[in-house]
Amino acid sequence: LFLLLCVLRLNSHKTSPEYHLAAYPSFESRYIEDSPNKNGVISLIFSLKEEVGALAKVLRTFEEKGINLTHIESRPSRLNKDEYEFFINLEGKNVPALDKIIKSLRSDIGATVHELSRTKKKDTVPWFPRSIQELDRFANQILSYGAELDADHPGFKDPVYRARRKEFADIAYNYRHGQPIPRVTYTEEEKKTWGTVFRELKSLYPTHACYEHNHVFPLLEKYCGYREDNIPQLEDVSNFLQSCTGFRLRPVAGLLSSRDFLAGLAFRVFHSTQYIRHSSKPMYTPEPDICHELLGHVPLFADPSFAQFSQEIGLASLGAPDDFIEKLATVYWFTVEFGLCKEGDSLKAYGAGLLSSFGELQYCLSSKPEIQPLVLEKTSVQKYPVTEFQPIYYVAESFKDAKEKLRKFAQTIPRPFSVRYNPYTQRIEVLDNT
Ligand code: HBI
Ligand code: NLE
Ligand code: FE
Repeated sequence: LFLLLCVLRLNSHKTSPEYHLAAYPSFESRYIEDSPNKNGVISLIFSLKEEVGALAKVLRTFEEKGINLTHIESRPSRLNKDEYEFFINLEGKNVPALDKIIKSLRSDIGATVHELSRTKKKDTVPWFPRSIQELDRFANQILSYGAELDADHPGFKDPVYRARRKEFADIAYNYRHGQPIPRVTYTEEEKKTWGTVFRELKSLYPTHACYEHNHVFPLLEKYCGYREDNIPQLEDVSNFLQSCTGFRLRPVAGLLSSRDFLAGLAFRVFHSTQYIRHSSKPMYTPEPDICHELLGHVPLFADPSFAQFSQEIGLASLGAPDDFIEKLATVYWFTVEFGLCKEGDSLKAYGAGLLSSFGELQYCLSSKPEIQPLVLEKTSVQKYPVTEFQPIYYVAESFKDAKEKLRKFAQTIPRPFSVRYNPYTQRIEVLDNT
């Protein structure tokens, strides 16, 4: 009995979390894949003259190439009375030796071969958001510090601080794209911490911050309530940024994975914390807080050239493999977070991690750290500490130069597609390159 069609297992549907690239609309999956059957099944039919050992010869060819046959059936050929047809399945996604085998079956054994299907080799592509609303999915994927605080955090033993952090976490968890960001009434203690940070930093900016930061800062004072005695509201700042560069803020409970965080930038969305650092350490905190976001990041997102640079890091990250995400996160670290730039003969800070820490802002322009030119092949693999001042900084010639370098670098990402952002629909358009 030859139940060929019944036993075809070409698309045997495995219950794996992978989906077809073109039909990936699952909201559960973290991955999309070009092929529904991950391991791939290749099916062939070949016919052989009826003679002793003919099949054995064929099987030996497969054996020699180390190919595993998972299914074999035979039937007399209807076309040629003295021939037998064999249907086989073999394992593999992309079997490089297959073309050779088929050739040798034809020429050496005189077989007629029909290749029924071959799964093209395509890589697994990590899921990424295609529309700005899909960023809502990141809300409950906080890595650390969300409502819980680690044991070495200065707020760990402070029950008031912990309870407060939970309130902020809840705002972020419940936030959905399009809603206004809830306004927060900050406590006197929180305002005092902000005041200290604001005052110290403001006195350093004229000499230590880059031109763009100093250009925007007065506008934030004028339009967004940046004052020593007032913590600005994310909603007001977000609206201001939208009018400058289209960047917007959305509240986040804590650290996102690099992949999720960078994906936001592709939509010109910046995930912003809303809580403030613990009052015991205003000078430096390793985690982002509202001082870091508002004083460090926001002024630069108001600059068109910087905004574009930031978005391009985000676009480069979409669907990129893990090792590349790590490199992009490192580039982000040494530019957006801890970048220095040239201004005439002097160096200035444009990295948000520097512009929000009055300890590190002074240190970074002292003679203590090592200074290197921004070379992405090198910068992208630099190791760095996350809980202390940086031992090394990289210097950009300009935002335009950094962006050009980034574009070149992004072209080395192994991706079977390219992406662009459509600001009218607020969707990522995927251009298939295969
Ligand atoms: N998550 N919420 C938040 N804020 C950040 O600044 C941040 C993040 N996740 C990762 C990250 N920054 C960077 O260190 C890079 O990995 C992109
Ligand atoms: N160290 C910075 C500060 O104290 O403001 C925050 C850096 C967040 C990456
Ligand atoms: Fe930051």
